[in-house]
Amino acid sequence: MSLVSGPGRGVGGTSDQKLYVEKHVDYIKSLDTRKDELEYWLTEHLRLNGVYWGLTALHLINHPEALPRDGVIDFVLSCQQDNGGFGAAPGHDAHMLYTVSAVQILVTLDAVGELEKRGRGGKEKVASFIAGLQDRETGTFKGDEWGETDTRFLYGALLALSLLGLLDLVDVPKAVSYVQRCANLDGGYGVRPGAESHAGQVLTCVGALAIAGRLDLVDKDRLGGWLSERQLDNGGLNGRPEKLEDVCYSWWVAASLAMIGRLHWIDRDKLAAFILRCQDPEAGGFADRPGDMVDVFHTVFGIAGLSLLGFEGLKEVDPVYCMPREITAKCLAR
Ligand code: 3PZ
Ligand code: ZN
Repeated sequence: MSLVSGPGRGVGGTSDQKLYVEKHVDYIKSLDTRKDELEYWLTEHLRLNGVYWGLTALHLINHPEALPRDGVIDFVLSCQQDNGGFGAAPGHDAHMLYTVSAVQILVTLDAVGELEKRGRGGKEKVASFIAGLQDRETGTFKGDEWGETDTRFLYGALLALSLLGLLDLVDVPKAVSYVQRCANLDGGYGVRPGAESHAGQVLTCVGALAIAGRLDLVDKDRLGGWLSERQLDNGGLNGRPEKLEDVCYSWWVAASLAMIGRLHWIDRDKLAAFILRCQDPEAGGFADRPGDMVDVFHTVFGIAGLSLLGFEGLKEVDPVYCMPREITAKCLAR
């Protein structure tokens, strides 16, 4: 199958700009069959996130069936704890980040109903775990009952609750005012009020505002200017001034630009070419930058970045949810 020829809806056309779809499918499938390798167990704390990253990548490259649906659902449910939240793997403590991944996986597989069918207290039980992590004074969220607050958790909470149709369990206006307090004069956002702007935090803050329906609060020209300055001569994007380019920042920056309608403020062809150079053409997968070791995290964000740029043959990605647009559109219309 060729994904690179002919007129597309966006970039991606020349022969040295190939996307190695079959290699990426094989790479992602192989991640689950390496149980005899040390690396597999060293990443146990990422297992549920890893399933979300791999599954989303497969859906975007039009190979949704490459992981067994029933097996994935069984694994996700085996990570659920009595408090309704999900841990990274069976027996691990529940945490916001894994719970968000669990919801994204179940929505992608159209399997949220399993929470009810299998006597897990339904989606309401999951949502109440998430809602219980909001600080009702400030509007922000913790990752678990002990942890620190972080705008990543605020974004994750709104993301998961909106997919479950239960956003009204939390104080959205309070969350919005907390996000606004993280805004900086350069147009970007930091991890908490007063902290320097960082592209990852920009995505979480702008994503949260998008879900809350409050993108009107963003200074789009100023933020668009700061984000477009993240592109380097090699086409890649960094997360803040003076840092190296990295494929995952392609996603944080480009998705943020897409949400504020300014994706055309960067050189899209150069970015697509940079992302493609981060592939491992033999083993499959993407690395943070050309020549480095691949991992599933940079693989999903590389593919999602290409999708955002309109690369031919990919499913369209939703910049707010990092999931296939057709799935989020259907879910949110319910
Ligand atoms: C990576 N995490 O803290 S992590 C992550 N990073 O769990 C997963 N770009 O050692 C993988 N850097 C690889 N597979 C890296 C997720 C980080 C991000 C580190 C990274 C990425 C450059 C240094 C934080 C959502 C969730 C979590 C994060 C960001 C967004 C690591 C180091 C950290 C982590 C995992 C492995 C390679 C994979
Ligand atoms: Zn990275």
